[in-house]
Amino acid sequence: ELGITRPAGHKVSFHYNSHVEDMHFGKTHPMKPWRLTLAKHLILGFGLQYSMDTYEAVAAGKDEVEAFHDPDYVDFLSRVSPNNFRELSEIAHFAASIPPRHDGDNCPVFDGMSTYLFLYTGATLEATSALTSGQSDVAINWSGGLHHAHKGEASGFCYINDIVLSILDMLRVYPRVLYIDIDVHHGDGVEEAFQRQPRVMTLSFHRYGPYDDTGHKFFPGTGDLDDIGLRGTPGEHFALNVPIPSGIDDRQYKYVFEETCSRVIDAFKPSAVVLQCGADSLGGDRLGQFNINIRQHGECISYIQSRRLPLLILGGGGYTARNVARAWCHETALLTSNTLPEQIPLDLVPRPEAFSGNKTHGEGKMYPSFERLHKNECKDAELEFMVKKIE
Ligand code: V1P
Ligand code: CA
Ligand code: ZN
Repeated sequence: ELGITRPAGHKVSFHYNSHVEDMHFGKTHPMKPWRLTLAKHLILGFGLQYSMDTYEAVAAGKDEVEAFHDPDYVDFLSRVSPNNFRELSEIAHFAASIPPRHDGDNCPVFDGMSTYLFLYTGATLEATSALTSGQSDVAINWSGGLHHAHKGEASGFCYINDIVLSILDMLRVYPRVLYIDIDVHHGDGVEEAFQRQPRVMTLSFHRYGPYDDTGHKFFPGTGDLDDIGLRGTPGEHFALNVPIPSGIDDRQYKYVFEETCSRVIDAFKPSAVVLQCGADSLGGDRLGQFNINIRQHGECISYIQSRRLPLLILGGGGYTARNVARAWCHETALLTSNTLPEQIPLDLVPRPEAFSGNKTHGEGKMYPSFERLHKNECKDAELEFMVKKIE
């Protein structure tokens, strides 16, 4: 007996299509759709499906995607494959933003790509209508949350911006929508789409600042504290960014997150919240540089849920697959008010690089902590200064 419950008056729905798992961005590419297979098996293994309405999502339509994206770009995405890519690019100049122009390694054209893109988008749109129709109080799509995609251009592993499409749908029903982004990267695509819009407030927490000796910025290099929405438009002050140095730990993250979110929710009074739960903000992530644990990542979600607003939960980044799966399973349990009968290991596994080259942690030993894994440690004083400025 697993003791999985379904609390009355609090409806959670889960929107997903397993076909997204079959996709492969390429051998060396950090985005691994099979992390969703791991997450799904953990979620089903614990019986969490009995606490939610589960829906097999259908692909989004081209017309739905055109609510934000350029029709030419949507047409390109719907038809492109490794076989016809060169041919299509010649007819369509906009396709130049997919390889070979600049973000080629980040946004490759791979087999089954169209299917993948329209499925994760379809799941987000279904989750959105479960909320707007009043059927669900919380709707989850771990395969969504692709926050970097622009109107006519792919960026940072994101081709269709399912978040922007969802918020546009929500605006038909809700007066104000708050977007919160705990992925380690800046939610630039969503912020840009609504930079003139006072009915949408975007709030991103992310790694920001010098990246390495060659002067490269941490991707995408935007989202400083003075980035507050487009000045001189009604959207000014309806974007907020919390740039964070590497190495931030649980206690520090809890402080900045709760201080900022409580102020923003009290002032903006959103009618609904979209929460992008990118798991690359966890310690030991292959691309991330934060040191937060699964427990704190989950507490961010519980904190927002405790405000009792219609809530859309999306995935995003997350590049150490076992940690991603554990985090999103743990969070599915939190959202459905379940305590997992056997504690899932909330300790992080080290990132692959640290694992292979690691001399200090012998085989079979648990990786104790990720403190001081990164050079520039996050200072309490910097965070306090930031929260004061946000006030
Ligand atoms: O750093 C870059 C660059 C340098 N360029 C010219 C682009 N890209 C990053 C992209 C990170 C995208 C994160 C997406 C998300 O926010 C949402 C799903 O999590 C990047 C990195 C890196 N270390 O930051 N790309 C890659 N690594 C990469 C490595 C191998 C193959 C392909 C891409
Ligand atoms: Ca973020
Ligand atoms: Zn990310």
